Amino acid sequence: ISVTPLGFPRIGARRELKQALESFWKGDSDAQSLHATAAALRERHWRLAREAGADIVPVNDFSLYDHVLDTTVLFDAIPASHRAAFDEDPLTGYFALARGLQDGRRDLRALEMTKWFDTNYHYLVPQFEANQRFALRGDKPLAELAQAQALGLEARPVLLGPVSLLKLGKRIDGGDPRELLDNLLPAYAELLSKLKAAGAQWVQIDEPALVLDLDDADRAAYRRAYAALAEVDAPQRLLTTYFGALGDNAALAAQLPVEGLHLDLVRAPQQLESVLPLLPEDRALSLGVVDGRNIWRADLDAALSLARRAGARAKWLAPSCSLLHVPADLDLEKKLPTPLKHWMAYARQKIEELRLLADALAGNADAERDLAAAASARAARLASPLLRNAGVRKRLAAVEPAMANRVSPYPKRAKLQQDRLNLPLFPTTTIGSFPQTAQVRRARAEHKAGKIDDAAYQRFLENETVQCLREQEALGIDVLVHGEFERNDMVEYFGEQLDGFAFTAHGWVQSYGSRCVKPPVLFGDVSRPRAMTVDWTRYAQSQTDRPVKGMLTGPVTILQWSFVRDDQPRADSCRQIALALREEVLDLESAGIAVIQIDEPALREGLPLRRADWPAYLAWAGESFRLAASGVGDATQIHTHMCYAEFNDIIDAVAALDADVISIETSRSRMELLDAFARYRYPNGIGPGVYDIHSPRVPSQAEMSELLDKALDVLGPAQLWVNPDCGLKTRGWPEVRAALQAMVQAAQGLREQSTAEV
Ligand code: THG
Ligand code: ZN
Repeated sequence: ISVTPLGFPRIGARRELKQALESFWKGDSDAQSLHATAAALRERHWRLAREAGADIVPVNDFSLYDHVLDTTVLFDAIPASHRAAFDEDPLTGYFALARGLQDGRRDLRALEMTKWFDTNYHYLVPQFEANQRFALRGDKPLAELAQAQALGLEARPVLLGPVSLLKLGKRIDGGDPRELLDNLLPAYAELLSKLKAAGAQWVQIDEPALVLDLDDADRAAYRRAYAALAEVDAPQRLLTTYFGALGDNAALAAQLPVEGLHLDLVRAPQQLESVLPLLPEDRALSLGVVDGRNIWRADLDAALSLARRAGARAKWLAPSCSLLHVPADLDLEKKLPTPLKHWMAYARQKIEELRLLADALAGNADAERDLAAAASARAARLASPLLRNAGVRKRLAAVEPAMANRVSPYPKRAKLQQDRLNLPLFPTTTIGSFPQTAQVRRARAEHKAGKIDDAAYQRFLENETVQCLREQEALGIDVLVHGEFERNDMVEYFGEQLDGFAFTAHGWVQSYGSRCVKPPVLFGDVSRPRAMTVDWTRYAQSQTDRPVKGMLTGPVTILQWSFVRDDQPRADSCRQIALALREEVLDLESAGIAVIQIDEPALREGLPLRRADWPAYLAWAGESFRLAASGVGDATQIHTHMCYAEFNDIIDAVAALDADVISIETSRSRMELLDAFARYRYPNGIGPGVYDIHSPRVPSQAEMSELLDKALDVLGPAQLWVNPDCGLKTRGWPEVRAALQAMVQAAQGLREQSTAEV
């Protein structure tokens, strides 16, 4: 049995790819040096995987930005608007699709970005034309295969499969992307035959869509696609499924004409038993037995029995999914508390676990001893008193249903809030963060390293906060924020202050492009030893007459963006976080803060992949939010914020959160998302984002006015708030100033229009 990861983290243990990309974008380095860094990282990751015990390394899992974008480009599905930039210089065209491009000559929008299944990774949504043509463009998979071969490595190219690719994309005419399958397949066929000619024995074809609810057209597309590819003189095909059980698609997946099938046996260990009898005699299995989505050491005994049960069919041992979603190497962590570090595994350690399993299966006596040691480390975690806090359990048991409801219904609250806040029509605000400049990051790093003392750092942050308030006042924004200069990542910031969480130094995971996050590690019962945000919020409010929003991350998002414990249901962990946040909300209210935002950007991506599991999730997720939010009086205004949410199918649950105001991402999708709110007649305040903050491009006032007009087609004027799509921390001050100025002018334009009409 051989060990083969499905993909490896690409950003680099020290985020080398991030540095290289950002330096290239700034114009500080050239394409050649970016490509050199990329090649060096690929080589390092292959060697690292080999040393950790992989027999075969994945190739073409690397990407300069996103593997879905790579696939779109590989098959030449480049939108007409961007084609000229591409033909002039492919790298410029590629990054124009990823990030937009604004120079003297061109003003190109970025592709829409959305979450990859239920992960915190974003992919760029392929944008197909009505009758999209495809062709093989460039040689990325072949070149990366050649690079690995030249190093003497056995390599398995990774491709995103045709049906998943189409299902992840959109057609600009609103048509069904699956209708493009017959156009697409010849390009895949050509690539497969070239890979064969280049010496690939196997090719890994990722079809994660096979774990979703499929309809007849999906199933037909799968059959047609794989029947066509079976005709090709191709490497042997390993069809990979992950992020859940095949469920009712098991028979379909088992019957597709491929040589191998990968199963996620971490999220769905029980599916081995149901899939085995469906498989043809000659189908090989890749067993995903180590969790690619979490950082705990695996239950190797359980993995071993799965492998034994699979018997002779088991050809590969693998993580459940690509290791893209975990950090690279635990060895870099020098400051993690000892018991915790013993309980954890990053990408490299996960490959070592697989090696151990493979050796144990081969009857190696040393491996059997190491296996026993691993089992006792895992048992030690599950039995550790660090995981349990009796006080937390008692408070949770005492929660009454009424604690999850506001005192009065929205109309009454809205009136009391307006009496208190006295805001103009179309109030303007921002989502929370302002640019985290190099200076802010440097000060944080120097403070962390002990180079500047607490008092000096405090003064620095106060100064940044006041300047930020002055900027907002000068721009004419109505509801201010303090800017969050004291925070690193929002989730990390709360994780650091809550008991039950640990934080890492090198636990970086790619979020999009060069942007990474360091998810906190939720290992035990959660409590709040002291107030977390009250001092900064109170300070900011003392510096201005305008209302300052208190800014919190909601319980579902803290849960969703952390590595979570696997010894209790997610719902239980979420309620614990909610209770801790409820205390914080009440402390903010007592400090005189009139507007409190509880962000839930991850509510949508936390949805289970199968609809049958939605109601249970939405019930506990919604309850957790309301538990955190509902302790306040009627005159305190609760805001929430969500990114990239397809609201159509969860609008009831969003409305049930009963936030007084919700701000949502809408600008890249040109307000499409609002339809759901309109159809539902959503009653509370809404701020549909009018400024795409994920791109350095500055939108014009006209563009924002147009978006607001679109919003007013479906929303009442009293409902409409004006704000960017998301927080501004990744942007620079000049663009933010320009964009917010245009945004405030757009709001003022609307106000003038509406007084003229009255
Ligand atoms: N935090 C977490 N996950 C997220 C977001 C977040 N997922 C969705 C969305 N927001 C992703 N957006 C970003 C935006 C910026 C950054 C990361 C994700 C970012 N990261 C810093 C970087 O890469 O330089 C590092 C973080 C830091 O400064 O400490 O800028 O907000 N968890
Ligand atoms: Zn957002």
